[in-house]
Amino acid sequence: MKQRAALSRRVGAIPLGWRATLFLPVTLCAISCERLPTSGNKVAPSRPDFAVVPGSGSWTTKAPMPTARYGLGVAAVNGILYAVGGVSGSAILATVEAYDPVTNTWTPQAPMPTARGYLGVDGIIGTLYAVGGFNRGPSAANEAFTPLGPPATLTLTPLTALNPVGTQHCVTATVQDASSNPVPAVTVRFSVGPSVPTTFPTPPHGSGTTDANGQATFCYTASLPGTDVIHAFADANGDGTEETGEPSGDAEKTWTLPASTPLCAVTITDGGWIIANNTDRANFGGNAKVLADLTVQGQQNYQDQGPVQAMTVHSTAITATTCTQDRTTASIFGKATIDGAGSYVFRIDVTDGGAGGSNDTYGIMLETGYMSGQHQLGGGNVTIH
Ligand SMILES: [Ca+2]
Ligand SMILES: [Ca+2]
Repeated sequence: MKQRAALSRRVGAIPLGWRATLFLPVTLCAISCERLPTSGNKVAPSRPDFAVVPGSGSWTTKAPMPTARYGLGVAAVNGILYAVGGVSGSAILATVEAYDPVTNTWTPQAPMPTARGYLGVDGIIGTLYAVGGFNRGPSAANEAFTPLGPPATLTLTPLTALNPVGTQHCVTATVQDASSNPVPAVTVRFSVGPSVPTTFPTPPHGSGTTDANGQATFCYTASLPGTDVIHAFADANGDGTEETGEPSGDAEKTWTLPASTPLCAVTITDGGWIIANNTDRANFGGNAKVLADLTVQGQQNYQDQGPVQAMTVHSTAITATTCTQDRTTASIFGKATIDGAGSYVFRIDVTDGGAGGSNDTYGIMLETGYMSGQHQLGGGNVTIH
């Protein structure tokens, strides 16, 4: 009798707040709620810890289960605790919720095919089984649930691609767990490069969240011909950095020259100049002409006067020239020496804003990463025919 009285006092002292937290109050309730003494017991104020027997451990309050219920089954699979079925008021539930003790978070899972309370739940080698229970009578249902594992593989498609500069390229990452199930709601982080030579990828990086098919897509454009390596990883823990165990993949993207515009002709007077992004004054001049057979003739010169980044660029070949139909914008692609040496891919963009040069703009980029920026002419004139 003394023992029973002591137990009653202990059970009666369980804070009411436990009802909405984890397993202990629910389990007690499922088994013996009706038999608990209901009179003469004062509910103690909530407190974070509840010692069952002094000196034998302690209880800690964790994130409460999203769906309050009794008569549920609970079992652990792969380090995750699953709360399955149960009863809430007059409703018999098929609800399944997963608790990750590492992150102290709950996530909803696919509901059981058969709603049940007072069921048996256990796990065998990565699979959760829900057996029997009650739903307007005894249930013989035996249903298995395969939990989704963490991201194990990431596949990029297409693995290689060839596109002309100026078009958009997209890669799709597919994230799966070790059992080849698609993993949704994972952030995939994409990055281009570092590309040597640079193609000026825009944007150079990005991210996407995988959908129900475990897929996320990233698209970008490039300004110069060249080959990029696109790297992607599944940021499983969402911390923004790639860690061991987070699956990743690489794809290759080759940007080719655009098709030249037949009979397009660009003249840039030799007295042209701009103030470049680096604040240096830069002089330039040249011409480019596309013949009927799409071969391109011409030459281009550019001189950054310093002091930030003085250099002289002389074209050795013009490889492509495109013009808009209204002949207001043109792009000239080619190869050039820098300070008399090497062979570097370049691109010059010009706009022709009228008969004079006051509304014209000029910009050059080199595979070295140099970019003058697109600037209004301080002198000279651009003419596009
Ligand atoms: Ca990470
Ligand atoms: Ca002009």
